[in-house]
Amino acid sequence: MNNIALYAAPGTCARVSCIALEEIGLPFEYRPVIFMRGEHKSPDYKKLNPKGKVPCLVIDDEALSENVAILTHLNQLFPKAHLLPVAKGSLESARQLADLCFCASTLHPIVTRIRMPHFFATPEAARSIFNAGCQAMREYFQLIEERLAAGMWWYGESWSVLDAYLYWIFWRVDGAGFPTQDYPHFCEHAKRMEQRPSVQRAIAREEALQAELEAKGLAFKPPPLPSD
Ligand SMILES: N[C@@H](CCC(=O)N[C@@H](CS)C(=O)NCC(=O)O)C(=O)O
Repeated sequence: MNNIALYAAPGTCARVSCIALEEIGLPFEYRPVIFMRGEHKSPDYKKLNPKGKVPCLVIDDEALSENVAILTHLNQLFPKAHLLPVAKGSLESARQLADLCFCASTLHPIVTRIRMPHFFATPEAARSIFNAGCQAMREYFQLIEERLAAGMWWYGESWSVLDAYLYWIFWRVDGAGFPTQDYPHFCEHAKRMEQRPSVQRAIAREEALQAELEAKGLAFKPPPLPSD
């Protein structure tokens, strides 16, 4: 294996795959995709990921999209990094996949409604989408809170990329006004995550890129929500 590259943008769910790569510890190229220039929808990028989204992982010219696929592939390629606990059989492995899918297909769409309600509604209606997103998210934050009350990480004593996914979800809605303070174990989990060197390195990459984009007037900022 020669070249590893991750296509990413600051603040996005590409952080989850970036943390996984940082945990593996091999050098990789962090390739920015500039949303404000529409690069994610450009013909060149769509050759890699026809869905026009980040993240996209490229290893030796082979592209792979979707966090769940990237994380499970990396786990198989680099078992020593323990991105997921070693599964004892097919059912356990399927349950891990179910947990990753819960993040990608249940939680992430709600994150988008909380963070980017204007994607789904007129500016005047954006607040009601935000409120509905927060209400839906509360049920799942409660579930995660109970799990994290019972153990340090999603899988108890073993850190895994599930924790990276949950951390990104927490951080994203925390910054958008969801009341994360009502979930103290999840808050502590986020603090533990921010102490991990892999997470610090992933965030440093994003911050450096964000500063560059801001300097060029190319940083994406969602419009403010109208008040209730
Ligand atoms: N199911 C995809 C979701 C990817 C996704 O929604 N990425 C967002 C950033 S968090 C994106 O690229 N948005 C740009 C757009 O939709 O225009 C995954 O889990 O990788």
